[in-house]
This record gives sequence, structure tokens and C-alpha cells, in this order.
Amino acid sequence: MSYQVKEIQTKPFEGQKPGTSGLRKRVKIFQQEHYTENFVQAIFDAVDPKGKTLVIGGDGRYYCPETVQTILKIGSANGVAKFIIGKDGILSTPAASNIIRKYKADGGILLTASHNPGGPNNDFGIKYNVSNGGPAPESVTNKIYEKTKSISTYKVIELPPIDLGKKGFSTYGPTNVEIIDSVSDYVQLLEDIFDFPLIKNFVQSRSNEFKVLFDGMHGVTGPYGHAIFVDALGLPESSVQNAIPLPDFGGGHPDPNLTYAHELVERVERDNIQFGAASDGDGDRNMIYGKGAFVTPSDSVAIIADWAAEAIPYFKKGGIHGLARSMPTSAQIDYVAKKKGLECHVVPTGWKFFGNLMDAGRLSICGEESFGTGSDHIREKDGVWAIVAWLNILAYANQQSPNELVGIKQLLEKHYAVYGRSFFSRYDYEEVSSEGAQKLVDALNEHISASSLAKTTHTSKSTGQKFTVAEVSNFDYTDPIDHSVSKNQGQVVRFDDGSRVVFRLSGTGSQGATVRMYVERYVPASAGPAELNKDTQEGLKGLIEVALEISKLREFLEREKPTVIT
Ligand code: G16
Repeated sequence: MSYQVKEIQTKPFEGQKPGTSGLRKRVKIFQQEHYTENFVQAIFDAVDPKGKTLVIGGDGRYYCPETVQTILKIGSANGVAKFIIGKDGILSTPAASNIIRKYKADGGILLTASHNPGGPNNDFGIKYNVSNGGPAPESVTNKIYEKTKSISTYKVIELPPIDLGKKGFSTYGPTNVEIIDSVSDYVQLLEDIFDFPLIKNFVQSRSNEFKVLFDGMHGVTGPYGHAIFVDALGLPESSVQNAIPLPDFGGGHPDPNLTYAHELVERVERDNIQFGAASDGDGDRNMIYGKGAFVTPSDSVAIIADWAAEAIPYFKKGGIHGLARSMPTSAQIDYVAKKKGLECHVVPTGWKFFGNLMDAGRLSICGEESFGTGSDHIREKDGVWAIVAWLNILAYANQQSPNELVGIKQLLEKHYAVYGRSFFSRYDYEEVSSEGAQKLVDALNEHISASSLAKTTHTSKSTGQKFTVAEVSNFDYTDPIDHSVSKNQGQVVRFDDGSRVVFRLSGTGSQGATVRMYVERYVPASAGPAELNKDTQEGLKGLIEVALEISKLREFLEREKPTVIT
């Protein structure tokens, strides 16, 4: 079919700066004339796509199909040699990372606002990933942002839309297009990593006492979850729920935490389910929750790191070359690293900061408090991977102790008894005024420059515990591989008993500002089970009170209570 490259005049839009993970805004903003086109052209201006192969996939949220066609039009006009696209425009974020790596593509464009709600009045997002399969580093996203500020034209080839529902090969102008199955490569990847026969044998032989429930939250992972839990592991249909992806996630907030995944939590408790798990809109986050036992993401990655070399074939074969966490994540994984003599890196919030370490062979397993867990099998965090990792570990632990049922709770308690426990919780204040958030940041910065909080002692009114501030600082990071520097990645208040409170502005919200307060307190194994197995909020009560008081957070944000506690 003949085609013609057209240049369309445009003007820059303000605020097209990618955040923690891509550009996320309300759908209505993306729908403005030229808005999406500008950002897509800016990507191609920043990373010359001529002759390259790029992957396109999204979490199926509202405005994904239209945007796939927009990328085809602009990408073909800018010389993309080939697009590999998930059927119906669908690829979970981890599946897209896998496709980029497996088919040796030069990068990919992911259409997702992750765990943010979807639908015409909610959020959409566009994110560029590089050839290692991971989110573009800041050097690239900054370049994209610079391009958005000076853009004056974008190029298109206007041809009839491609049928995204038909697998196979076609062309769009000068560009080859391949529509692939969204699920099968990913299932194969997990089958190569984990001991599926062991898991299958465990879940089937103990099916009376060990029930499994996976909640797709109407995000992209439904079909992946079904393929793994029902088709591959032979679990009943009732072991997956909310497994049909919907453009508005069924009106829900597809974020797997205790607040938004309450349907899972309620069913686990009601039906006495030993193993419950949920994943988010685009499939990179996860929550593990069994009857009476919530696993914090910080504990989850520590436990996976602790068992992986023994229980999971991928690590049994390849070994573990270092661990890592984001700075606000609790230090639980550090204790595992220390015992096993492994390097443990602490990076800023954002999965993109793990990529260089993985590529350099210095990092195998990592996680973030924000319900992200993963490994060097791909370059994104991976919700379903983490869930299957837990099942693999539980199957293995039960094989080792055939006379008891080792569930999530038992595994946690065994872990604390060896390593002690970092009690951890995060308070989110969503969509607060940007001015209030700035005042909080400024006040903490003043304390940092004047050292005015150091050595002050604060007493919790309800518990009587005393906390003396050791130091307040800003977290800056120098990447050990490419030496790039990322400054001001969170303000940290350290206390002399090792407790810590971190304040950070979220980089993934689409409206106003979201302030996060992360609270952590370590209790050594010697404290004994009564202390170690306490409820999280009870274990942190005194510290939280002191943190709110010294930061004056409630006054600055004019909020008595957080929106979400995890
Ligand atoms: C993204 C990033 C994560 C980060 C999270 C929270 O996750 O990939 O690395 O921890 O945002 O970021 P923030 O605290 O800035 O909101 P996702 O699942 O939204 O892509």
C-alpha cells in the first residue's frame, strides 16, 4: 500500500515530564489534540528509532487501543523497522520486559498507569523501556522531557488501523508488524524458573488444607493468572477471581494492598484460605496475604532471598549475585544479605535503578516496599513471579517438614526467629495540596541544614517509648555502574535505636501531591516471639506518633489521617 509521511504542526504542552515510571496523567489530558502525539514523537526524537524493532503493549486500560494506533502512525513515519505488539494491544509490564529481551528488540513502549484507576475519568500512562527490557534511565527520560519542551512538529503515516486482535505478520507503511500471543512466552519463562512439578504436587496433594486464591483485580494479569494457576498447576477455577481485564478495572483501584484488595482479604479470611495473592493493573506489583497473615513487601523480598538458592531452580542453577532494595524499603533483606555474605544495594525508589546492577551481574533479587518484587529474569518487577516464588518456597518448605503444614504465617515466624524483625509501615497522604507538601519538605530541609533535630528526644504519649534523633539527611545516590547521580530522593530521620522514618513525595500520582511516610523499627530475634509476632501497627505505634509530631505533617498537609496505610 502506498503511503506518505506527513508533518503536523504542534506546540509544546507543559508538564510532560516522566515521573517515577513514565508519564501518567488523566485520560482527558492525553485526549487533548496533539498531546499524546507530542509525547510519542518526543520519545522518537530522544531515541532515534530508525531501523529498530520496538515492542508495544499495555495493561488494557481505557485509551490503550487508540494509543497503539497512534504509535504505529508516528513510529512508522519515524522509520521504525518492526513493531512487535501483544494481541489486542495487551502485555503485562513484566511480559513486555520479557518480550523485549527474548526477541532482542531495541526497546518498547508500555501503555500503563500501573496501579492507578482507569476509565475515561481516570488515568493513562506511557512509558519507554530500553533494550535490556527495563524502564528508561533518567538520562533518557530527561532527554524525552527536553524534547517535549521544544517540539514543533510530529510525523505521521495515515493508513487504516491495524487489526490488533489478529495474531500474525502484516505491514504498516514501511514498518513490519507482528501481533503475538500476550501470555504464552511469559508462562514459558516462569516454567523455566520455578519448580512447577513440585508446586503442582503440593497444591494438589494438600488441597484440603492449603487453598489458593489469586485476584487479578480486573487488571492485565487475569489471563496470565488463569494460565498459570488453573491450566498449568491444575487448581480449580474458583482459585482465580476478578480475572477478566476491564478498561476501567471494574471501577476499582487496581492496587494490591490491604485497602484496595479488600475483596481478596475478606474472602481469604472467610473461606479459610492459606494462600491469597493479588496483582495490580499492569501486573508488576503483588501482595501476599494468607489467613491471618499479611506479608509486607519488605519481608516478602527478604524471605524470597533467604530461600531462593535452596528452593527455586533458577537460583539453584545460577546462584545469587547480590541483593537490593529501594531506600524506603525496610532493612529486612539486609540481614539476609549479611548472613549469606551477599552484597546488598540500596537505591532510590524506582525499578529503573536496579537495571544497571542486574546488567553488571551484581544483582539477582530485589524489592521495594511499594509491593514490587522481582529478579534479574527480566528488568521490571514482576507480580506473578513473586506469587509463584512464594508458592515454590512453601511447596519446598513443606517437603522439608512433611509433618506440619507450613503456611505463610509459619514461614514469617520462622524468619523473624532467625533474623529479628523490622516492623514496617507506610502512610500515604494522597492528592494533598502541592503547597502543603512543599512546606513539609522545606521544613525538613531546614532541620537538615541547621541540624536542629539531632540529639532531641521525643516521648510517645501512648506507649511512653523514647526516641532520640541521631541524624536527619537527604538521600542522594550514585549509581555504582555508570556513576550517574540522583539527588534528593527522600528525607530520612534516623533515631539512635536504629529506627527510621522517611518522607518522600510520590512520583506516580496524576493530581496534586502525594506524600509518603515510611516508618521502620527493628526488634532483634532475642526479643522472643511475643514481641516479634506483634501486629505491625502495634509494634510501630510509638514511633509513628513521634514521626507525625516532629515533622508537623498533619499541620502542613491539613490532614488528620492518611488515605492508605500499608
Ligand atoms: C512505580 C515504580 C516503582 C516505585 C513505585 C512507587 O511503580 O516502578 O519502582 O516504587 O512506582 O513510586 P512513588 O512512590 O514515586 O509513587 P508502578 O507499579 O506504579 O509502576
